[in-house]
Amino acid sequence: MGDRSQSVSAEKLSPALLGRLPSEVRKPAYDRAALKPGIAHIGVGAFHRCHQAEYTDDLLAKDFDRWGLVGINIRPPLLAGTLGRQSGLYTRLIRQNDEVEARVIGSIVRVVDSQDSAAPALDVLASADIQMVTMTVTEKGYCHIPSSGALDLDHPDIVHDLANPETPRSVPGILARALELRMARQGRPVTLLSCDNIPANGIILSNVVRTFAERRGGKLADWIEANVAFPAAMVDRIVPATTEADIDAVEQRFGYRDGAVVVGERFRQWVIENRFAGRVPRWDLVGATFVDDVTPFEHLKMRVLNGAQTTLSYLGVLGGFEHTFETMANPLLARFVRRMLTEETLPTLTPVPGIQPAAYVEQSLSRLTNTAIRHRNHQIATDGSQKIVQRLLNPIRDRLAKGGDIALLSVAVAGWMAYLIKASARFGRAWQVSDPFADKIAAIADRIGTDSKALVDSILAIDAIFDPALAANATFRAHIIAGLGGLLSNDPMGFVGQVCAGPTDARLKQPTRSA
Ligand code: NAI
Ligand code: CS2
Repeated sequence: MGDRSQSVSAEKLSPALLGRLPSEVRKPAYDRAALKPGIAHIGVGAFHRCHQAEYTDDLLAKDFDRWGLVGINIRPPLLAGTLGRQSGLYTRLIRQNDEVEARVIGSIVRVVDSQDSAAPALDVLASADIQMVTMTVTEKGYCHIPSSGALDLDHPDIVHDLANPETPRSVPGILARALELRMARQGRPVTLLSCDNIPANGIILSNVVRTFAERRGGKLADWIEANVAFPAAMVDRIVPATTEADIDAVEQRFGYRDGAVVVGERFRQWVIENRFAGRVPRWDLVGATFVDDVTPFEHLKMRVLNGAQTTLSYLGVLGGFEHTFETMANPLLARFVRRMLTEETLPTLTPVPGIQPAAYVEQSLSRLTNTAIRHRNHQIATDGSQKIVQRLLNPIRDRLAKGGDIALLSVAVAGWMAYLIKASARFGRAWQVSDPFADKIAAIADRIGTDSKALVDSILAIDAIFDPALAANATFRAHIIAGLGGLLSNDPMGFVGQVCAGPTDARLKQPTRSA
């Protein structure tokens, strides 16, 4: 391939280039030309490409079968201009501090953009070829109510789709319509597998689709009962958003241009509930685990790893840190998150077969020190209203039920509030945020100002996030008010230091206020 750094414009990744790639770049180990579609995936983002698509690529190499992936995006970005141009091929980089491992993944055989109309997506999802539908559409993609898991009937996309069921635009609406078409056209059973970080994701997906189907009336709800499975899944690998620097790095190091590069850490895990309809890709032959109950694994991962990431993201931004690894390099914040996990989160976990919780905490914290994974705190802080229930509020509820201390977990919840409040006009628009409840909380901040008790009263009244029983709990309220006061003060890190150092009651003392 000649002197790579000198190439004018490097050749683009394509099937024709596969045979001429540098030897250190792993290639698909099966006859890709013979690969037929069998799985549809909705939400072809960075994570899907670095996780489910990689497991499927492994499976095709081990036990070739018609499990080609058809990737569908019903929201931006468009896929045609990146993956589409490369016939679905892309480079997955594993980065572990100084190590880099490159591999071209071939399991995606076709990509479909279905953002202006649901028709292209419905064609794929209703086709008899497709026997498994997986999705990573982000926590907000299910149009559910975080505090209850029920379908949000006031969600604008759901209101639209219930009124226009044949031209849906939401995930629940599109899935219900696709199942209706399957029922009418070919009746083959299908499994819908959520791979998103929402609690009991199989149940929430089943809730939102079934509720939609029931409102549609007719035989659809019964057909779904008999022919569709919604297994739960715990998914894990840290995959930050791809940057231009990542794309340039592949060109400089390997000599070709790839517009769809993804970067992830070495660690990966996939635990799937043994509940399927129709044929199943045997991902368990290549490292995934099929179990009867995913719950203990889900709690472990979402409360420990995700709980730590979320806590570090808000305290990190307030402390001026950009990436997780930089935040973890700060002794105070590293100590805070370790104490939070070991003292408050761990006692809420149920035993997980084959995993020592304390060892899992250490492993998770060490994963977050990986300097090669440039995971921005603002990325993790995104859509916090859709994440704090499973990562922070559920462990807090379990602690309160047992009379346990919640001071550290509460600071993390207050961190989410402070992050959105500081983005408001009254607090000087400190940073850009993206959260379905950002406007609501900014309006509260603009109306109330610095009174942390009044701020907390208004925010805890949002019952789509805070179930009323928790919101009314005096201990919880007191900790959140103290936490928010401290984090909105002139010295948020000073406050964190005080909380991290002192015994419980000292933690309620207020430092001086700024705004
Ligand atoms: P991404 O931003 O690269 O991709 C997001 C995907 O979701 C895109 O395909 C986008 O079109 C689609 N999408 C966004 N909003 C949607 C909506 N309202 N309805 C339908 N589709 C929608 O993000 P990434 O990294 O792929 O993460 C996606 C999800 O995967 C996360 O929210 C999380 O639930 C899960 N996940 C991510 C991990 C990571 O480290 N990135 C690890 C474990 C799970
Ligand atoms: C992150 C997750 O952005 C976020 O919410 O906490 O995407 C996290 O990286 C994964 O769940 C790790 O498996």
